[in-house]
Amino acid sequence: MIAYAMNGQPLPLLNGFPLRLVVPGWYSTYWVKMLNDIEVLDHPDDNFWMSKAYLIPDTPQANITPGQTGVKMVPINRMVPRSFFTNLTNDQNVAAGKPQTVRGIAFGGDAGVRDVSVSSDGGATWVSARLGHDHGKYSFRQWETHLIPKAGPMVLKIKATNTAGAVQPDAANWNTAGFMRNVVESITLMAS
Ligand SMILES: Nc1nc2c(c(=O)[nH]1)N[C@H]1C(S)=C(S)[C@@H](COP(=O)(O)O)O[C@H]1N2
Ligand SMILES: [Mo]
Repeated sequence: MIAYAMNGQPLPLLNGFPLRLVVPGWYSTYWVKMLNDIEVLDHPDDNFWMSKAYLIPDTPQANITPGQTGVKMVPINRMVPRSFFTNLTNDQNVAAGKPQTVRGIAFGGDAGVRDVSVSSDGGATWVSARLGHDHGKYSFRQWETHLIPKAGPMVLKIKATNTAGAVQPDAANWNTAGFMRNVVESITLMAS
């Protein structure tokens, strides 16, 4: 898609005025700002950005071990799912024994959000959060859950699964540029 406005206003200069490509589900490298012309190629683009800059290992979750060689590299492409806390931050104090709202946002990457699960015991057990309105498969989706903290530290984790079955990894994937990192986010709360 070609975008010429955002929230009813012309695109801000920093976001690509006057025209910007929107490539839903794919990484921002493809969302060309200040779009001037479109050229159709009969071969893969060999410019710097496509052939050198934004390459990922052609492995599951673009994951390799540090120092691994002989890996086939391909241009970065589809986005992977991620989820975030929005009302709580790491090391925050909360009230013990009282209902605590936990909420945030998630996206599925190149597919919709099927599930957002929350763990309040460091990842041992998970419960599905209540999902907010579905604005379409490329949109953020709000999620919310409630828990009653016991006195002491509590490790909260959040994990999204998309409708294609892709799920955030419990351990971070690794590649030289840090591309596609979507490890489960974790925060520690202190309840007293
Ligand atoms: N014309 C132009 N468009 C571009 C880029 C660029 O260097 N030039 N960078 C891309 C990359 S890598 C990113 S992350 C996004 C950043 O978009 P934003 O400024 O709206 O956050 O723009 C994309 N579009
Ligand atoms: Mo970028």
